[in-house]
Amino acid sequence: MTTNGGGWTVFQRRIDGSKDFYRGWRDYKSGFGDLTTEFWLGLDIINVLTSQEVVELRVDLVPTGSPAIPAYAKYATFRVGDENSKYVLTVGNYSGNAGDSLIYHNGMAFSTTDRDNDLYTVNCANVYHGAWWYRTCHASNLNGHYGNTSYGAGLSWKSLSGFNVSMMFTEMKIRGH
Ligand SMILES: [Ca+2]
Repeated sequence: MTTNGGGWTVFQRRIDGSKDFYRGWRDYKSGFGDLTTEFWLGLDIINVLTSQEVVELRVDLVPTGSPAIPAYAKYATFRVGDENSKYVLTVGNYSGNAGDSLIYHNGMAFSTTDRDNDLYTVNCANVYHGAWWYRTCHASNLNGHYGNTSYGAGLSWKSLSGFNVSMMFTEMKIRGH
């Protein structure tokens, strides 16, 4: 909670693969995991937090590899819609050194293994073992399968390390600005 001046609310963390992120709509809506290790805070809460005030998003990443160099992406614009909108993503105004692998998902609905809201012929959540604002399918997949180096199935951030590297650490967080 102290990164870059503090005041951040973390809503996603992957750190050791201890929690299963291949889950359905209900779990992504309400949240799951353990705040001290790995968790997803919940789309309903993220919707409220990004609707009450203007917030920025920060994504911290550490790719698996040697050396494992930390990188980040910041977005001055970030909102997640309510359930009626299928938690549509609004994101923009990137800065950082990880590259922008979220803008591809701007305007997309959220999809899970049991809710196909993407634009692909089949369910991207099943193909890439995750849950995300998939299009056809992704440029990032931070709820993917921890440690999986198969094409796009791990914790990908395309602009930093392509589709065959899975992050050993991810954190997504917001704060008002
Ligand atoms: Ca589909």
